[in-house]
Amino acid sequence: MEKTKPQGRIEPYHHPAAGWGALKYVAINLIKEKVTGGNYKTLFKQNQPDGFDCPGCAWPDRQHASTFEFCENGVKAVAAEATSKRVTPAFFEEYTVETLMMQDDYELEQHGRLTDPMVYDALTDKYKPISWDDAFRLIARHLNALDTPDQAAFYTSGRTGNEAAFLYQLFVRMFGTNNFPDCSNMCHEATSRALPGTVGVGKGTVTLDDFELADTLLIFGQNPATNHPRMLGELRECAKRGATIVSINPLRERGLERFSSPQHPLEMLSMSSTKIASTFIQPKLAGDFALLKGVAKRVLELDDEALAQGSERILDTEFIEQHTSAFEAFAIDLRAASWAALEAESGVARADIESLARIYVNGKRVIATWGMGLTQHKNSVATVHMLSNLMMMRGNIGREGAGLCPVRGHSNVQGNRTVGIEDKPAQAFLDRLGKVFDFEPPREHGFDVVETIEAMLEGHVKVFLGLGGNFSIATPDTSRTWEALRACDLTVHITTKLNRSHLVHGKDALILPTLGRTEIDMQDGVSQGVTVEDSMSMVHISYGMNTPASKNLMSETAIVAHIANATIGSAKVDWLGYAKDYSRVRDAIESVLEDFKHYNDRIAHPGGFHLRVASRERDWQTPTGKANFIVHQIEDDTPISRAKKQHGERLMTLMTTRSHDQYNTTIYALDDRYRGVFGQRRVVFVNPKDLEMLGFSAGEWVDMTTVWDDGIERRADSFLLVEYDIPRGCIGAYYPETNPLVPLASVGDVSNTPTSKSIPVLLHRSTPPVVATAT
Ligand SMILES: Nc1nc2c(c(=O)[nH]1)N[C@H]1C(S)=C(S)[C@@H](COP(=O)(O)OP(=O)(O)OC[C@H]3O[C@@H](n4cnc5c(=O)[nH]c(N)nc54)[C@H](O)[C@@H]3O)O[C@H]1N2
Ligand SMILES: Nc1nc2c(c(=O)[nH]1)N[C@H]1C(S)=C(S)[C@@H](COP(=O)(O)OP(=O)(O)OC[C@H]3O[C@@H](n4cnc5c(=O)[nH]c(N)nc54)[C@H](O)[C@@H]3O)O[C@H]1N2
Ligand SMILES: [Mo]
Repeated sequence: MEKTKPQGRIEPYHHPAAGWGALKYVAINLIKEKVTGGNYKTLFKQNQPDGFDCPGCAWPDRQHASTFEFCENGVKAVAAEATSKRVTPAFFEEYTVETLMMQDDYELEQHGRLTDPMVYDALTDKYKPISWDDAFRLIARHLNALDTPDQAAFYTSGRTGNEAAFLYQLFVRMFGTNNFPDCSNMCHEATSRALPGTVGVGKGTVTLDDFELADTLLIFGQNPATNHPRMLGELRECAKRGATIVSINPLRERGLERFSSPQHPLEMLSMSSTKIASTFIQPKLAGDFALLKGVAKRVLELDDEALAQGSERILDTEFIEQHTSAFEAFAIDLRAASWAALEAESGVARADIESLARIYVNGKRVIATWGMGLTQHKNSVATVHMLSNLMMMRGNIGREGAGLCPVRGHSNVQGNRTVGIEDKPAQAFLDRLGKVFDFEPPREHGFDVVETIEAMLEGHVKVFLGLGGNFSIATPDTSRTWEALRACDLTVHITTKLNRSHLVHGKDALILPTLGRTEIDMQDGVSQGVTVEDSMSMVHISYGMNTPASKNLMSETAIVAHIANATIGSAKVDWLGYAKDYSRVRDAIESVLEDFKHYNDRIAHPGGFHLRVASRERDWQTPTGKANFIVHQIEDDTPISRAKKQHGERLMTLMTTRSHDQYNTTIYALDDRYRGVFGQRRVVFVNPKDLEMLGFSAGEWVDMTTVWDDGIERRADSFLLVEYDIPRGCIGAYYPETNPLVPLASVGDVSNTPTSKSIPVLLHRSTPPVVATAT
């Protein structure tokens, strides 16, 4: 082993997004993962009527289209699952947990698929094989030994199909708790909490058909070229039709500038591309709230002008009168808002706010989409309210070609919520569930992600079970989270691949390997499909095509059923019967959730079916029976503003984001090519003027520390400074390397989501990291 500096380069990328660059990287990935011949074919079954739902992201497919929709990052997700590399009992025999901890997340991912259930052995500090039955018994023993069911927490990451998720929540509620931390708590929670207040339902109101009719698209805080590549195909069609597309993002993301569509051979062969966004607005981090309020204020002013001139109204007065409440209070507040404050807080000049308002009012059919750039801040719920307010001003909700479009992350995160993965369940849902299954569900709210970690630290939660995901590093405040997990009596992970959470474990620990969505799931000799709901509420069935990575894998549905059977028995629910025939689970879902009527019949239809979203039909399921305008003020006392007072302009606000070559905590490779980063991940993007002000130069190295008032030191060391077009005072780096910087207490108002995109930090001069290389 020799110690060297990391090898990487920074080189701006001048090509359009996707295009030949993407094809090249797909080939590299297939070779790297050693995907064998038979499994190549599955790539072409992705998002086909008889194929599997892409485990990549929650963007919907055109009718589960007949044409193969090529997506570089979808291919990576499938290749990562179809890899021929294996993590076997022999692998675990070779390494202690301590030695595995020295590998980074990229190395852990490279070992491949888990093959057998494993249990931690403290004597040797190694995982050793365990039979499935013994594993289920161990879980049952721990759960049944707790003083109260609330001492256990049951995490879900959003890849799980509806069937496993439904049985899971049923089992956990029968066991007696609503402790359902889930990835959504860290993701679109602000959306799910905000939208019920304004429009009644915490889901988007558009379908793909609306994209064909929209004339204006506002894309807030999203990087679709990396995270939802198939969305770019849709935006390309919109741009070709002449629709106006605006990106609102502190960064000018490459994929929103130019896109070369692999679906269109001519574009590829002629090396041409399509211009996507015509306007880029670059607010400060978390500045969207003030920006949206400014746009709304301007819309009101334009309406005043129209009234004065006797020209056509700008506001949709009919919609406002018939369908909404509290508009007057909203208008009064907008008139009182100060332009100076809105400009300062958004970081956008008044002239640009006004031009965005002009674009908005020129649109007859406007769709607003948003991602993590809006949801991972302290003011995220207020921001999503303000976005709905703005859309309601011109009746852009519940109308063809217009509406709200939160773009979800995990491929079935929305479905998981629909079927009951929810730490704050609706009473009506619990009533129905209890009635159908003849039990009294727990009524108190359970723990979300942040509350679960806090409860573990307090010694209250002692058993952690994760259905998918990588809880130990997807979560904030890494060192405290690790302390929390290590204090547990039992940690269990139902997963496909080795990850950090297996290594940061409780006193007892289990790794339960499961089938991925691309794999054939045979139960009782019949191949089973699982259903998923995409970001636009389309529900469809997904059948795996690949041979399972190992003979000793169980499906998620079967694992959940066996845990339930071992823990609470099968007197009331025939768990193992459900696991043999997933259509029976769907019947059970239908008996609890009205919207799933004729579930099994409707998924037989190619493309599945659309789950009713009341707000899409202008049926407002709010206490007022109307869509509500909600007033919020700019907050002037926040952790960031307090830290700024203390440290002046040296205080930077950090956003943590995804590179092109990762899937959340899964690191596929070390490039972020659209942002010009190659062979490395420890980089931090800084505005050149800030570099100068701080006395640094691009190419130097810094450490980062968080400014927080609890006396705990939070740091992340050795990041390469990269000059970048990012607003002053704002910096960007990758997740999960920067999660140690996010204080557990730094959460969104109402959503309790870690503020992964606004962390107050300081930069300190440092030296390059020393990495070990084999010689
Ligand atoms: N290949 C791939 N696909 C994925 C994922 C993946 O990791 N890899 N993850 C999946 C998951 S779970 C999710 S949630 C989605 C995430 O997809 P995105 O929502 O695109 O998530 P991020 O990469 O975190 O980037 C958010 C974008 O928000 C911008 N941004 C940051 N702060 C602000 C702000 O204050 N205001 C505005 N307007 N913009 C801001 C950033 O510059 C960045 O462009 O993707 C899903 N799909
Ligand atoms: N700082 C910072 N932190 C963040 C974010 C951020 O932007 N910044 N984003 C947040 C967001 S949006 C999200 S959604 C979370 C993601 O948090 P998680 O969902 O917990 O994390 P993932 O990295 O998606 O989980 C990857 C693991 O899931 C397992 N897995 C993969 N496929 C399957 C499957 O089909 N079944 C099962 N059972 N297991 C499977 C694999 O073992 C893999 O290692 O992270 C959040 N954390
Ligand atoms: Mo997410």
